[in-house]
Amino acid sequence: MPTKNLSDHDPERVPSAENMRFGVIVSEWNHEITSRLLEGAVSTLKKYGAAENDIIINHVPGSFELPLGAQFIAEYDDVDAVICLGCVIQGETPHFTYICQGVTQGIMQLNLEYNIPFIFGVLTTDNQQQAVDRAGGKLGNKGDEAAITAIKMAALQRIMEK
Ligand code: DLZ
Repeated sequence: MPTKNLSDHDPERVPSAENMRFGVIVSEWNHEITSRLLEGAVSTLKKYGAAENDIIINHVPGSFELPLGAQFIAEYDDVDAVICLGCVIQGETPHFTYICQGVTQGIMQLNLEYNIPFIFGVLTTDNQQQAVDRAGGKLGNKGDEAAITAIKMAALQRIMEK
């Protein structure tokens, strides 16, 4: 079965992002990949109506720091959703496993503790090529997927709170 292209989505099923405010927290580790995830996420948010001023971008050193960076945005800004962008590539040691566990559980915990969505836009790959393919390459851009998810979840939150 072919792998899904991460940028594929039905535009008709994406709510407007007008008047929504988004935090984006980006890992500096594997910058050549995460900068492309950021480009994808920002362009997709804007495509669906988010204003430039309503996209708050901050960086952290590595993916392990994404949950706390995301929490800072949620605490100190008034955002509808926070998108977490990172890339963890398998190396020779078990470090990969520990970082992936930490960032995954950290982001999940934030989702359940705050009343806003925190989006898991983290690539966890076996090698550099798999990451390139998913950061604007032949399998789309995980940043696009994360932005679409953020808009959908922020819209759901607004519907539910009425
Ligand atoms: C240390 C480390 C390693 C080996 N690999 C990655 C990686 O592939 N992707 C990533 O985002 N971060 C990596 N890091 C850095 C950790 O996320 C973290 O910044 C440090 O362990 C300091 O807490």
